[in-house]
Amino acid sequence: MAKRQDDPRELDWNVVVESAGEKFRGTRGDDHLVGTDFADTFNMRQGGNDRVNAGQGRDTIYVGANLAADDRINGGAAYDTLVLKGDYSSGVTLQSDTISRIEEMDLRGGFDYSITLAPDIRHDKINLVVDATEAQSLYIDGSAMNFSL
Ligand SMILES: [Ca+2]
Ligand SMILES: [Ca+2]
Repeated sequence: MAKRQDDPRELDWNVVVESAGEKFRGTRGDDHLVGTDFADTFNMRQGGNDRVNAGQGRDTIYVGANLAADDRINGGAAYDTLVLKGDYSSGVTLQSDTISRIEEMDLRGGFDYSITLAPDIRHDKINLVVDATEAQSLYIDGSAMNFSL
């Protein structure tokens, strides 16, 4: 039994489990989920007006076709990714707090995405990386924003 502790595979396995964080899953109602210090995944595809505080770690938040202006998705520290997958042709408006501390937004699947940036959105959103390589179309309306560079 003592030999198992010297087995490097055993140690690696422990490290992976510790850094992987947890898997959270929302409901069709309004959820408020708080992540761990590690890399969590949040499945928020079910809808509702959800609040997510992902905490530290490289978190991934899946919102499917249900990201709405009233959601409050806070990625917390580190590089966090928000994944959209669904028909957004009727448009979603990102208000100042809809997403915060999110570094990358992936637009998955062959869907149409229409995203409006509200006038009060904070300037740190300008650094958002948007991966739309899978999307059928992407339209971003930032005309309401007030830039002061
Ligand atoms: Ca929900
Ligand atoms: Ca986390």
